Amino acid sequence: MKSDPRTHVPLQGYVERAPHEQLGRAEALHRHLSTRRSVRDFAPTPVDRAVIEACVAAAGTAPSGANHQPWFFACVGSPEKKREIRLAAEAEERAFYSGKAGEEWLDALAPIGTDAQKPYMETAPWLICIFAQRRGGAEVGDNRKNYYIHESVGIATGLLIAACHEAGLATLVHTPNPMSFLNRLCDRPDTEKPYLILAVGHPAEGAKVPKHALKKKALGDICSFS
Ligand code: IYR
Repeated sequence: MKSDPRTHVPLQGYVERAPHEQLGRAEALHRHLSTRRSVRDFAPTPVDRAVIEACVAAAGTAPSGANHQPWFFACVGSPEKKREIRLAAEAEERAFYSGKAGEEWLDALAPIGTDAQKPYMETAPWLICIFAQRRGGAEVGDNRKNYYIHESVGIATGLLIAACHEAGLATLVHTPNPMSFLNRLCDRPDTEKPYLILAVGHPAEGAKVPKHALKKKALGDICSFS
């Protein structure tokens, strides 16, 4: 690894934690994250644009291939645009639920209880439409090849979900397939591929969530140490 003073600066902002603090902090974050649930019943309660901006800014800190930051977050709050997105998404979902999905997939979804109706896409105050950029670069306006696009956008999306949760906002990942209608509705170029839609807002009073997703795999089943 080359460390050239013309291209490298000392690490800044890193906060070291004493060994006795590390476990407590990691456990506290786990406890906090484990209260996050995918919510499908949203309240119409508005959320300030500044909060969404701060969450997107947090997402934009994600590591990415060659630091090209191959993501774009089209934040839709206009009722008319949310309606257009809902109608286009529901058209795809109707095809999905009436056969395109196949039996095995529909079986897997049965405990969650989803169907083609997506009213939350209008009720939630924000739909963050996330796009993956095939070309770009570290500077705005660059037109270079991007690398590890899905990995990078996935990590950024994870940070976005965590930031929303930290701000007390519920989220739902929504992935109609295909989603190319989003390019048109969000005015994004064909070089960008819609990645997913994140509905963001407050849960409705009395919102219900599937029992199914309460159960997370045990630590011993998701990791090994050697
Ligand atoms: N996109 C559809 C189907 C769906 C697929 C999976 I995998 C889920 O975990 C949930 C739903 C829908 O939103 O209904």
